[in-house]
Amino acid sequence: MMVVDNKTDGKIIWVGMLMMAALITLATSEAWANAEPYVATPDGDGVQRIRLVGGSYFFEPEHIQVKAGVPVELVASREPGLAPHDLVIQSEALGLDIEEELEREEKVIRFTPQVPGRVVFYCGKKLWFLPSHRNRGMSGVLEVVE
Ligand SMILES: [Cu+2]
Repeated sequence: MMVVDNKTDGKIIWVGMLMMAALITLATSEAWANAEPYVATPDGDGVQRIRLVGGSYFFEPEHIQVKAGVPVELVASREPGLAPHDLVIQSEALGLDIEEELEREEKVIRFTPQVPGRVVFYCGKKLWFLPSHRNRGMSGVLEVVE
């Protein structure tokens, strides 16, 4: 009997943890939805250059707006600290498949979005059973406009 009870308790705890993870996702995934967009303006050379910093657990800016058909350079880095962070921007519709480790030193990520649309970018890091960085709020939105 004791063994069966323990198994049941274990299941309940597991389900509880999953539900908590889901709640954390719901609470944080829309954080950027109300953020004022950082509107990129092309530099003299016609490139939309945006400084993007990742940290525990945020991106700044978290809402980026760029123009379609104009080259983009994300000048990306991470805040000081032990936690590793990366940047994932994947959208078949926008033709983006970016997965870059973020370092203290700035890294230039180049692409030219061809069509309008939007994609959620995020950090793909996750430590053991802890909620992923994305679920802790480390995400943002890249909006491509005409
Ligand atoms: Cu991260």
